[in-house]
Amino acid sequence: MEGLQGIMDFVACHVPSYLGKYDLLKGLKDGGTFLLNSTWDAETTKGHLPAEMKRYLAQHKINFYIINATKLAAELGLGSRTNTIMQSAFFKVSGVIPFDKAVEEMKKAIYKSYGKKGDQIVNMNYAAVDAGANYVERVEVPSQWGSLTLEAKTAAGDRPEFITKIVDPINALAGDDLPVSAFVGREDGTWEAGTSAYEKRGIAAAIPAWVGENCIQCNQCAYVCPHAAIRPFLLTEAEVSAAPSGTQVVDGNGALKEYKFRIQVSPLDCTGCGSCANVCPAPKKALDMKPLEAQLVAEEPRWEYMHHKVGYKAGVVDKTKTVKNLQFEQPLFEFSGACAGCGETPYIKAITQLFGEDMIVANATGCSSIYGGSAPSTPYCKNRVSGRGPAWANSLFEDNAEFGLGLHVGVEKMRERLRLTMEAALADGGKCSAQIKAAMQEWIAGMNSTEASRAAADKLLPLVEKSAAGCEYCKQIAELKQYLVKKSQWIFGGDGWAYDIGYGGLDHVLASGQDVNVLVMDTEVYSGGQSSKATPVGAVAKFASAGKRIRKKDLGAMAMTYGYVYVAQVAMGANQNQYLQAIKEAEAYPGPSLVIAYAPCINHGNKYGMGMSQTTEKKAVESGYWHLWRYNPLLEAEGKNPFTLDSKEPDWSKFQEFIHDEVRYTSLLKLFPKEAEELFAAAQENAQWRYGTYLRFAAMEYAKK
Ligand SMILES: Cc1ncc(C[n+]2csc(CCOP(=O)(O)OP(=O)(O)O)c2C)c(N)n1
Ligand code: SF4
Ligand code: SF4
Ligand code: SF4
Repeated sequence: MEGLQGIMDFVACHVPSYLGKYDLLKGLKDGGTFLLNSTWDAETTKGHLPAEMKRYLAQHKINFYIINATKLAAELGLGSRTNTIMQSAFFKVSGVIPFDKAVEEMKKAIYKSYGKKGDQIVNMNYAAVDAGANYVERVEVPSQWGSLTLEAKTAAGDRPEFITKIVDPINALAGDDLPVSAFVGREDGTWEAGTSAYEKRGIAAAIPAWVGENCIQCNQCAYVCPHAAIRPFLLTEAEVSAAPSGTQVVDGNGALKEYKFRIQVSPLDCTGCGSCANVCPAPKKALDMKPLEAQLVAEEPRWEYMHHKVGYKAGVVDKTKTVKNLQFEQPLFEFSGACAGCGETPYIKAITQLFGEDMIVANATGCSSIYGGSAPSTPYCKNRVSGRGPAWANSLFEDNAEFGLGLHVGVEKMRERLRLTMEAALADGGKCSAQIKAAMQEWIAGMNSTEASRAAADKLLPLVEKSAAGCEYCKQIAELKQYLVKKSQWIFGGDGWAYDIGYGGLDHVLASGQDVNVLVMDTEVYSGGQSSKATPVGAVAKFASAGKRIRKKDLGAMAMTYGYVYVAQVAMGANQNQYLQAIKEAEAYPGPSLVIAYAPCINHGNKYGMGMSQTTEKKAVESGYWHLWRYNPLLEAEGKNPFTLDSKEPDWSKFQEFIHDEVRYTSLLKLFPKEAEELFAAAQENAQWRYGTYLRFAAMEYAKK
């Protein structure tokens, strides 16, 4: 990119792992300044710089500075928020305006931005300004770096061509250099699955270290990990012997006695959110967050070995039975770019572990479409053994439910064609062999069951492919082979989509009676922080800056009135089994299903941070802020009440404490203290009113007709 040569005076890199990943200094002027957030001291940093960078620094006489903003931010209580420290360091070393003036302006801006969030947050940011100035350090650039020879780029190894030719350049911010011809054969926009696995972002400051002797093998860490970066593995003795040296394993417990057990983290895919370690229920914690650097060298080859060589032994247990069992299945949604600790992604991951191989997803625009597919990265991937995985597409915010219904109806039409073709073949005298006929009959009988249609398809497909040349029926069936196994149609989106903008369509789809499953990840705001009809009374959001005045819409109760829609309201951190139960029932229900999942989000400003998302869900339910229930129309036919209230009587004394943990509520206290008290009381009243409604539903009498 010649055109960029020498246009910038200053470059800063806030994320240490970008070193070596991007051409960071491209365009930096001779005598310019480079500021790096480095977790190492000056000498160690020098050892980690790529040769190209060293050469550039020396040849262009760059002023090079480092600061350990990651460590400082953590010490100041700012978590991973390094921006203020880096900004202050920028003013200190760049000299664009007198530094005293810069400090004054930065502090004014801090008060303006965070004043309403409280003195503690303001003071932390003031301290960050001071730290940025005090700890930034100049690093001497040896002149001999200017004559370093550059090593040839390492070979592609086992990276597929699609990754090396398309994904890698785009990830290195060199996508603009790709010729149009690189995309020949992809004119329809289809993209390879599982590209996120090649990113290896390495963004975690600390990752979990497993302490095998403390582990009770519950697999909860894997269930809750928003990034699928920690997984349980079952190993045979031979697999243990071939593992990288020093790999700790323990004897499998219960039904898994024949195997050795290990929890393995993928160090470069972990975001360091800490959710796994927080959830770990072992009496002595079996996960300990330790610096990435200290663990990377030993754990990376272990991850590669576990994932690629040992693989997933989900068949050893019935994966549908328990949360623990399900985690032995490979997640088909991994390493997404969602925020560390995101409350939405664990819900999706579990669905892919259950149904991913036969799943089609229609995704509404929103966070789930961004982390679901931002070219070149997609976390939806294929099962390593079967090669099958979810088919995924994003549609407009305003029509996604309809899009999902269309996909479903389209697939069903093709399956109907398969049935008609087989029936015609069966009726057409003796043309087909007895073996083919038997397989066709088996398929027709089981076409609406995933397991039965797969078993029949496995028999039928090789036979029809062999006979396709001489038989028109076989040819037609072979051409439609992708429709042989029953599909699990899912429609994903957030509350902004489901409660507001896409609601008309969602209602229409639910009313259609078609066999589709909807997952609403309810963050109670649009991503970007705007108020939606899912935002509760008293919460501050964009377009509700003085606190929302209207109570949260009960989307689930509305859908329930159809009487033929399966509905569940869930929060996996509050009841892990209830969520598993709900998604199994939703998929099994032969009609429309709606699952509404409470999802903590960075927009809530929970004071315990996103690593505590699961605990937040638990507290939401314990305090009566959120309720767990399921409405299964199939129960009515048995003379039972279709409504089950799964959460216990809340402890209402915890309600105010719960909302006071979140900036979306507490910020109102600063701005409008009087109204805040009234609105918070109204929020609790609404929650109690809502719970009362659920109690009445749960008490209803149903008799067999
Ligand atoms: C008709 C329309 N209006 C607005 C937008 C911009 N937009 C895209 S995603 C989004 C917010 C999505 O929020 P939500 O549905 O709650 O999902 P989340 O991102 O919280 O998961 C908005 C406003 C759009 N794409 N289309
Ligand atoms: S720290 Fe977060 S991302 Fe990393 S393994 Fe644990 S839960 Fe997953
Ligand atoms: S959550 Fe803790 S005890 Fe459970 S499997 Fe993970 S490390 Fe072991
Ligand atoms: S903004 Fe919220 S929902 Fe979106 S990825 Fe981040 S935490 Fe998840």
